[in-house]
Amino acid sequence: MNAPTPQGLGLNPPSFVKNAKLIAWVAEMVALCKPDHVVWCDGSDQEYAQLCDLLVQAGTFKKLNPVKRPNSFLALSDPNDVARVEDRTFICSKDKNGAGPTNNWVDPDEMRKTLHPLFDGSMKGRTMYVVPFSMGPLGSPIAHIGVELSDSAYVAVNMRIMTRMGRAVYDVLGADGEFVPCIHTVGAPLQAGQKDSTWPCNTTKYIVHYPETREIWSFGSGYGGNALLGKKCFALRIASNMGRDEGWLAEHMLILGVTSPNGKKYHVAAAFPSACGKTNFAMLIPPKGFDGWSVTTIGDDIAWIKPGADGKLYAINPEAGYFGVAPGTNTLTNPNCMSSLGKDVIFTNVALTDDGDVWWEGMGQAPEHCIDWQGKPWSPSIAKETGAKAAHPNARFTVAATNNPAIDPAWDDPKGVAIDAFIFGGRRSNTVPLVTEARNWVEGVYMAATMGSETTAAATGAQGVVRRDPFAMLPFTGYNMSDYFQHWLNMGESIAKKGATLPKIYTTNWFQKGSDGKFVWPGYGENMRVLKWIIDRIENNAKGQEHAFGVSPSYEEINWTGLEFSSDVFSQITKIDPSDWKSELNLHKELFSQLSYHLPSELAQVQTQLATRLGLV
Ligand code: SAT
Ligand code: MN
Repeated sequence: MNAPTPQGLGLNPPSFVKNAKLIAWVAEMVALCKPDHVVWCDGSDQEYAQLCDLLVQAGTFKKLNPVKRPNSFLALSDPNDVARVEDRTFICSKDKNGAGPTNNWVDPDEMRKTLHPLFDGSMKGRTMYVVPFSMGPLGSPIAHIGVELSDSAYVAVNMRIMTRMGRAVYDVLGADGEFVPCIHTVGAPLQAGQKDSTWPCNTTKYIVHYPETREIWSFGSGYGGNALLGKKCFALRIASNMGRDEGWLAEHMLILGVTSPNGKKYHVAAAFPSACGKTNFAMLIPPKGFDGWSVTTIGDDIAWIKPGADGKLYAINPEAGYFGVAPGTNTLTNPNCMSSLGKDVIFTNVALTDDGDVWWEGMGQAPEHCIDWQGKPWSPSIAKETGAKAAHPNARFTVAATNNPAIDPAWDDPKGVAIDAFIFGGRRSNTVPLVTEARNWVEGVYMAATMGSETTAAATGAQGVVRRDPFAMLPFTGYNMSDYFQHWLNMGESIAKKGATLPKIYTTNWFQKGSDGKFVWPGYGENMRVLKWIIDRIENNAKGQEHAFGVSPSYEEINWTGLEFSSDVFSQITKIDPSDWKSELNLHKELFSQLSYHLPSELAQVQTQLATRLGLV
């Protein structure tokens, strides 16, 4: 496990590394963390294969059946290291108000004093991998570069799928290019002769961001967003700071392309909190009645959006792979996703079947027997008795975006794609209509800012509690949330000043329940019907019906071909119920009082207008 790969040259960088700041920083981190070896990753196929072999030898990876899942692996994590740790995630801005009330804050000097002894010697007995990566197409004006130093080979191979990783990044960096330094350790130094764990980690965890100096320091976890630092840490928390300073947006959004039968193409960026079907929406297959329409994926989780010279907003997917939740994914809910997972996948915390394949809850017929995510025997009868899950509810797949059969031809275009509409969607069993268009940018920002979502059992253990999740960015905005709202308002103003058309803003809710407790809207591919109405609005082909909250479709404006859906039921899920909205508005007010510092006055005005329309003032 600790032997360096052949190109591991130790402290002296290979000749293709020319960036003086990078070389000095690696030397400094080596002196601090004291790894036994240093490997400068080049991102080659050969290196990937070697690292996977190393992980198999170490017992971290199990190679899956090469006939059923070619070139694919399963990793089972420590049961105490299975998800992002929001309570151990810190925004260490100089000023506490810079982080705001929705982030954990510690003074940066204090935090450095805490972290220094933890990192000192943290990589003893291990190899430090130098992982250079580009978030976004190499050399794109919207992309940025990071370098992660990690003592986890699991991190190195995952980063190779999730980002553009390797030698070409050094070329873009050149001698004096800028990069975001990301240091990661599992926090489990090895004494000489000590046997390693298959998933080393530490019970103490720190996921730390210094927004002013744009640094990321992560200690103690090997899982997901805690450890793959290009994702939420860089692409959202640090990048949101960069975006505010430089006039662009880093958002928790999928990006999709939708092409009409006459060949006209639109681009939509959509933000949904976790467990609201984001990957499904990004890979949507149009249902019956939509012949000639197609939906293609640009990104499934994060969007970086910069204004172009023409004033339009251009979006890229900063990532190159999907780190998606496996449970619940199947050939009915998301056929494109399932066919993406046929080969070259790293699975984490799913179950291993007796024939060397994988299984998870919601995939289909359960196997009679398998090994669960904790390495224990599992069967449907054991599950019945003990409630044990075969796969952890946050089990993941890591797969290259290019595996997706619905990948958009422009997904890797350095220019990005021009956004026509933003969608913000929550999970609400009542109150919020199926789809609502904001009458203007400010009202759209209000909708996004006050978005709520019911928690799911997988996330918190408590079900059905409405939690406000502004812009689906609650755990990801790397600065004060009210300043972030202001930044969105400023962006709108500056686009309007340039005379460009602002993208329209929508809020959706696929999750209303009937009195029988069942979902009313069929969701999945049927969401195309809503997407089509959005396009009709963009084209001025649908009048819509105005109500207190915004504009929703009339029954006749939706294409119902191939779906039985009565106008009565439709009005149930598009109505504005005054008493529901009275309580809803109180929750918006509660949020605004929590965020009162720097809260833009325009948003308070929208709230007053909403109250007036509802007849509440
Ligand atoms: O673990 S990740 O941050 O990559 C995914 C998630 O929790 O949203
Ligand atoms: Mn996400």
